[in-house]
Amino acid sequence: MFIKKILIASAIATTSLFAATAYQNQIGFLTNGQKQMAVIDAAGQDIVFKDESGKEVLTVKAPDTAFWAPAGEGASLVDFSELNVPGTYQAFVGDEVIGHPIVIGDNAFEEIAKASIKFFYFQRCSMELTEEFAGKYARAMGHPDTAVRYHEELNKEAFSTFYGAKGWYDAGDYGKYIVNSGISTYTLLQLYKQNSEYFNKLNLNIPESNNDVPDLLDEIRWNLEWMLTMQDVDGGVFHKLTTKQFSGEVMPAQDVRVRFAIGKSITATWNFVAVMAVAADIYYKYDPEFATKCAKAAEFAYAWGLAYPNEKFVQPKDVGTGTYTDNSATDERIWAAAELYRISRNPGFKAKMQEVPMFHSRTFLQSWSSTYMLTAYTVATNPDYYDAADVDSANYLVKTLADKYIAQLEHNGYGVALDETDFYWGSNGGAANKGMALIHAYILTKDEKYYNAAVGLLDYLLGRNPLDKSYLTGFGVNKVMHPHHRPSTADGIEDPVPGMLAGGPNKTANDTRECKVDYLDEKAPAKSYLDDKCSYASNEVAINWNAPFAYLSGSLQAIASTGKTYDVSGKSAEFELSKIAKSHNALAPVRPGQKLMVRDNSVQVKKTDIKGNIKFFDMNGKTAK
Ligand code: 9MR
Repeated sequence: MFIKKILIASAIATTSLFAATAYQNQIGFLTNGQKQMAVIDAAGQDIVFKDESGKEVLTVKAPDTAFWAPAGEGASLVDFSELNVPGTYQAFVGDEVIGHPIVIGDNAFEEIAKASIKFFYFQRCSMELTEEFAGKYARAMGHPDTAVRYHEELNKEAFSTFYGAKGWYDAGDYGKYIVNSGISTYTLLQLYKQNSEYFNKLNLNIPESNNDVPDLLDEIRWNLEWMLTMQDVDGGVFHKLTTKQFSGEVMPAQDVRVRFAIGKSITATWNFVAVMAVAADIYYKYDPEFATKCAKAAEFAYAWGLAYPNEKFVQPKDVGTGTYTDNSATDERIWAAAELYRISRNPGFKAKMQEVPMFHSRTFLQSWSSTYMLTAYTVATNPDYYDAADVDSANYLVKTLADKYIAQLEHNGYGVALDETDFYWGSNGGAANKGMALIHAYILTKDEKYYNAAVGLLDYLLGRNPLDKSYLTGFGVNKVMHPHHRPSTADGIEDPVPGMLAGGPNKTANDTRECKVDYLDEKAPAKSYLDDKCSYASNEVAINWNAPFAYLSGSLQAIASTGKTYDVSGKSAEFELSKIAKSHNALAPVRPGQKLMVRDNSVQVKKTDIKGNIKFFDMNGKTAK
């Protein structure tokens, strides 16, 4: 109605000299939050904001243009935060409409937070999606994964199988990869933990919505249960569960080829340890038995990690699915140790964490391959659990990283903390992860500049970008319509599954051969994007991009709704775990003829000598009874 009125008004208006263009968040702004738009060709002009009745409610003079390298152009960053009454508004330059309708409300981010979490339900493997919860996206069950084979290189008995059901599909493909699953699960667990008051009440309309557990935790458990199935009998964790090659563009139920556990890796194993430890803490309140299972699985995997510290993932020659190859496992190792220490208070784990001087210059934004910051977040937000020096260092790391992003906002006409180095495969996930770092800085300092910078990144993802694109499917005036996502391609429904964050602009444009369109914009990395299903390098969706988006939108909304940030003096659940000595090699190497196992409720190594005598050793190498 309002839009129609405006269109009529602009149609009869005399043509203005300047056709200013405005880029803005197309979904909504929090009533009392920061509100900005990037306006091109408008420096010095009055930007007039009108309400639905056409009444002028605010005028802001557009500041000077400031260049933003990723866009290859400048813009005036117009701040209209003063507009703080819920409603729908429109910006004008003279008589000309600029930008899209501006929606202001107390719950502006709630629907996108919910949709981006609901995405995980749509990605559920081994489950039929019914109309009750999936609406028009209902689909048959795919990939039961009840009899998964082992890839030949794992040297298991031929044709033997294991139960590897549940979990979330990784992305546009139907694979399940531990490393990527781990960071996504962790990110959602943090979202819950840091905003539990808000999420305890949030209904996601999923099959478990009527039980006594918060829906977000129900959703996460679907994946944790799969991750647990990926632990081998010796404690190590398989790297991935996929077919040997990617499937065609079919629905899950049509992809019936054999699925395999492929590789057993140190990165998957450390990652599993950390995530299971975090899960043990959070689920203890709702299901102590499940929580204990997670803690014990973490401990067993940790022992494997000590025994096989160099088992990198190597993609077998006959496999073509995603690799998630990572050459350094040091970051995952200290993350695992830090999380196990928190849930056990066992000083051996703390000593392991301190073996690596992480707290110096390791300010690398978290990603599937880099988890240093995750250790910093844990240590900084659990100050009662760690040594004061480590807590100080973790605080320093979080603040240093966040301040780097704040500095990127200077003389930046788009007001977005991204620079030209940020446009890699999954750049939108990176932007959301930057938001996660900034929210941690806000939790630790309460300085609003960090909160506002995180809002700026959310605004970017929802339309304040040089393509005027909302990268979240199902939301926005100009939204992504053709993501690289097999179900959305194969289901015959025009609209893609909603709530999915597209990977985003990618200046390395690795898929131009398949796409036959050169979408690389040398001068404007933020424009190197193609809304076509062929573009897996710029338009795929993935759980590790949606998770930080859910974290970003969900945390910003929860903080606004409750008026509270996470209380860092909170306590963790505690579990009785093996005592591990400081020595890094207590268990290594586990030689042929020796076996890692759980015995008498603790992790032990079974050694058989040449005479056939059997002895058991504990995790410190001492003889066990
Ligand atoms: O997110 C991954 C990105 O960092 C890598 O550059 C890229 C190429 O190796 O792979 C991305 O992950 C894909 C995974 O390998 C398979 N499932 C889809 C993932 C998203 O594109």
